[in-house]
This record gives sequence, structure tokens and C-alpha cells, in this order.
Amino acid sequence: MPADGCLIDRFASHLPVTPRTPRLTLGEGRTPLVRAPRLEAETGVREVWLKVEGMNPTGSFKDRGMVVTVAKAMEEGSTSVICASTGNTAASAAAYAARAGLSCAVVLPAGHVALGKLTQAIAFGARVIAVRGSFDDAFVVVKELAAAGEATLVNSVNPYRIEGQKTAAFEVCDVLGDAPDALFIPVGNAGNITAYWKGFVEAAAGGMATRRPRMFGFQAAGAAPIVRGAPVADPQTVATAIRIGNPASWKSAVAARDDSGGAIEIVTDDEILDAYRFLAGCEGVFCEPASAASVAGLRQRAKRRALDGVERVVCVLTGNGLKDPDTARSLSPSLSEVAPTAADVRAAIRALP
Ligand code: AN7
Repeated sequence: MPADGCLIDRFASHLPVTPRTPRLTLGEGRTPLVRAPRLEAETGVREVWLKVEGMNPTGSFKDRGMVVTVAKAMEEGSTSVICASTGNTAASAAAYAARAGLSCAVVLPAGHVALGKLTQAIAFGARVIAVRGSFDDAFVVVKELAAAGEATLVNSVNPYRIEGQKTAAFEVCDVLGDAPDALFIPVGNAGNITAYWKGFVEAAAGGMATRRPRMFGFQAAGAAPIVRGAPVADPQTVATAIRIGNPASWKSAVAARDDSGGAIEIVTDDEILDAYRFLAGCEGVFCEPASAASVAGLRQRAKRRALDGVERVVCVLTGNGLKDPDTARSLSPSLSEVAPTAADVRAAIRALP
């Protein structure tokens, strides 16, 4: 696997691209795989690795799929793209559309998109529309508009999204020298678990790995349609990125779970926030709440002693913590303002936990 070059070039032989596909790039991929010693100590798992996808250009894993999707839209002569989004897809689509010179419309659930993501979509010049409804309502609308020929749909029902996102699995195999025993990943619209599984299957078939990992996906308790076996009409969770009640890639997520001998399970908002604080405070890695669902799931399974035979784990941290400053701030005490003297600052430091 070539070490340098843009994602499309590095993985061209594994992607549905041609020499005519534009080599669009913002520097996506090649994200750090960071060892997590405190999580190893707590869970008793020999190796825990964090795939820090928040280091992508717009701060989430979406960039891997979006670069391929927008490049193919350009190649096919499209002039505009559209998506529904809980925020990160919108930020990524807006950035790559700006880069490619395409117009972009993003349809968001009003009041439930983290501030950083909304700010990005605006900064990148997308047409931003908020609907009074959930992500799932917005998704129905954009499918209708795309079917009417108004724009190219760039949600993960677009197969180029999954193709681009599977490259993260290749990178994991490359850095570790093989696939891990298990992959822990948050599940929202279920595109990413689908993409990683496709990547690991191809990696094993193509000699990049000798085995395939068990896939463990995690949904928030208030937005867990796959676990509960039915769509959730009014999904709710602090992890707004995965506030999704009727995932588009439901069937392929279940296939990834079953074919890999894994599981898709529930983590509570409290478990998510606990893992979120642990990652930042004890590992020095600041992800967004939805991303911490992967680590919440690992910790929950460790507590239940449900990690038999699992010695090397990768947790996918899908998005950057800076995406959602409001959640971070809501968990911390209000800033104390004191006089600029050593005595007052010393006292103020000692007064904090
Ligand atoms: C940080 O942006 O669905 O299961 O519209 O932003 O592939 O949906 C985001 C999803 C996990 C879940 N972590 O991935 C959107 C959107 C973060 C995310 C997920 C999302 P999928």
C-alpha cells in the first residue's frame, strides 16, 4: 500500500475509480492509531488501540467516503450534491463540494446538530436547511429531491461512501500488521460498520490480513432501532451524531454483526459521557460523544467479562471533540474569575476538584 498520495490514489486498486476520476483531496485518511494504556489497565485487554478519525480534514471519518463520492459525482458530470445529516456528513459534503466547485445543500434536524458541525457547513458555503423533525425525516426528504434529479445524494446509501470509508480498515491492518481480534464502533445510520466490515473482508481476501475481526457496534439507548428490532420514531440521545431511528444500512450492519460473530448492543448516555470524559482526561484524546460509544461498549463488555479471546482491540473514534463544544462545556463547572494575583489564583486552583 503506497504510503503517500491522496486517499483515492493510495487505494485506487481497491476503489471504483478510473484514471479519469478527479484526484480530489483535502488530505483525508492516514489517521493515527493511538495505543490506550489506561483502557488496557482498566479492561484487562492486552492491546487497545484508538483509530482517531477526528484527525481527518473536517474532523470526522465522513471525509474518507465523501472524497470518493464527490470525485465520482464530478466525473459523472453532476453540479450539485445534497444530504441529510446529524452534522458530520453535512460538514464533509460542504467542504468537498466547495473544493470541487459543486453546489451543496444540507438538510438537518433543527436544534439537534452540534455547533461545530453547523458552523462548518455554513463556513464551507453550503445551503443549510433545518427541518422540524428528526434526521430520519430529513433523509426521506433528500431522497425524494435526489430521485427528482435535483442533486446527487451523498448520504451513505450512495455506494461510493462505503467504498471510501472501508479504507480505514485497510489502514488498521497495515499499521497492526493484521486485523485486530475485535473492532468497537458506534452505530447511527450504520454505514460505517458496513464499510469497516467490507474493508476487513477484502483485506483478508487480498492478503492484507490473515483473519477478520469480530464487529461490535453500539447504539445509544434512546436511539437503538437495530438492538430493539424496530425503528424508533423519536430517537433521543446526548450523542446527537447517532440520533437516528431508522438506519439506512440496517441490513448490512446486521450482516456484519452475524458474519463476524460480533454483536450490536446498547450503551446509555451516562456510559457514553463517562467514556467521553475518560478518553479526554485519562488518554488525552478528545472525541465527540457519539465516538465514545465505542469505548463505552468496550468498558461495558469488560465489566460483564464478555471479552473472551479478545486480546487486541481497535475502538473507532469517529469524530473530533471540538465538534461539540456545548456538550463539553455543559459537563464542566462554570469558569471561576478571580483577581490576577498569585494568592487568588492559587486559592482558585485549590478550590477546584
Ligand atoms: C461522529 O453525519 O449520520 O453508523 O449524518 O457523525 O455510519 O451513521 C453521522 C454519523 C458515528 C455513526 N460517529 O456512523 C451524519 C451521520 C459520528 C458520526 C456516526 C456518525 P454511521
